[in-house]
Amino acid sequence: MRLSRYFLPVLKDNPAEAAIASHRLMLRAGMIRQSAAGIYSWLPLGFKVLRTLENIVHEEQQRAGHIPMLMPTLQTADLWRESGRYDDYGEEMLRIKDRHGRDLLYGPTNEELITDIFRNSVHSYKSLPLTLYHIQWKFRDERRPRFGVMRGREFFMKDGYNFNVDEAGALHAYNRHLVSYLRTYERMGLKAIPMQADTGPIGGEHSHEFLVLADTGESEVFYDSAVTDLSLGDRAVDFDSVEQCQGIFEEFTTPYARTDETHDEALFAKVPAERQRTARGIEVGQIFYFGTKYSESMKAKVSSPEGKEVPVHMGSHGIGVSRLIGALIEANHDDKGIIWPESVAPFKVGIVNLKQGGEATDPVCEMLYQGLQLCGLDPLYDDRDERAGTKFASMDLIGCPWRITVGPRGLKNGVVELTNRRTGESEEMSPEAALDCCTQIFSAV
Ligand code: 5CA
Repeated sequence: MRLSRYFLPVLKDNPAEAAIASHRLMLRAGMIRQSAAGIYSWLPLGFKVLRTLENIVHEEQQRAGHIPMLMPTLQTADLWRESGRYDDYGEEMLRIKDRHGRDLLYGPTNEELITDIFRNSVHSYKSLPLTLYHIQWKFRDERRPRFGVMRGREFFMKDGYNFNVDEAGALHAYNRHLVSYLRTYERMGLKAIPMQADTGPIGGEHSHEFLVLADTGESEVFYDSAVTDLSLGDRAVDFDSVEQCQGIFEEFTTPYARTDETHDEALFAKVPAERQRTARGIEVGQIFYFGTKYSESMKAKVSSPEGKEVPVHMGSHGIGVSRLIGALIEANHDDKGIIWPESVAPFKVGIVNLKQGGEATDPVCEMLYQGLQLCGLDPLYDDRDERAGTKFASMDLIGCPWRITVGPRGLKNGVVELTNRRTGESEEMSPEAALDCCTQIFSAV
């Protein structure tokens, strides 16, 4: 992308309404604009990151054997009356009447709708197990929307639903989701710790939240520091293996890690004192197993292998895709701007031309721009007629992981400068070597 042709309305000053870094930086870097409290337009740069995260979530869900689909944002109230949640959900639910006076709602989650789809089509255990998911906008009329996309009213969420004939199958689905979520967050360059959690309005007995540690997080968390050393890494996972998924579940959930809602002082006291930690965290996902809660009330039954009619065992699993952008920025920024992890960067490499229109600089920038594009690296070429300081400040603000600076002085010696956004380290090399370097770095991501 040539910056002169892009739409990147950066702000020079800090917006007064933004209390935390991610909100401030998303506004300043021209990623989002508020439309109403807790409701945002996604400008091109923000939308690009949102799509990247959505793709990673899709890939990891399908790797685990889960099936994508799409349900609407609007649902009929009748289904929610059937499950008994129409009244329970309270003021967080946005209720709408259509022209015929029928009650609709903007979905805050989809347990009822998916259960309805399921019960109308599946009648035998032979069609199970099944896990369906979608990534769709949700609306929760939060009393205090704040921190930008972190606590929005309209937000983008992946929600998945598993159907199993018995509890054992549903518990495997629970473990499999935990493993696939660990993979998803690691791929985004984030450490998200599974913590035993309360089930809230979704219900059920088992639940884990995934928390990214950050001072600005809304949840208070208590954990054994040993849990932060764990990583899935590039180990091969067989998502159909009950033993392997159970093993990984135990590995990641045995060290003490709980949110304040489930915190148990007596158990925490058993963690060696030097490893006890209290901190704050951002909840970027949650998984639930709720057995037959919805299938009983909504009569979603299948015939079992023994020929009996049994309610299916279900769980649901959510990832806050739009909130993840806030969490990523909270975990990756400095006072100059965002520092994207390479896997989620909207533009992988920035090219800064220090003399736009220069006889020496322009052809080299063009060569780099074309070359990086051919390698699929989505470069952002700052071809504006601006001062060097302005160009550097924009690149630092939007956080391309690598920057190639092309100036007349360097080119006299045949070199450009390759700079790492995170470390600030720069190296001089020929333009061809810079192109090679970038290609190699990203072939490993
Ligand atoms: N039906 C279940 C699983 S799909 C469910 O709704 N779970 S949830 O309530 O925990 O939401 C899933 C994830 O959505 C949360 O972990 C959080 O990351 C994100 N989320 C929830 N509320 C908001 C909000 N107001 N703004 C941004 N993200 C949110």
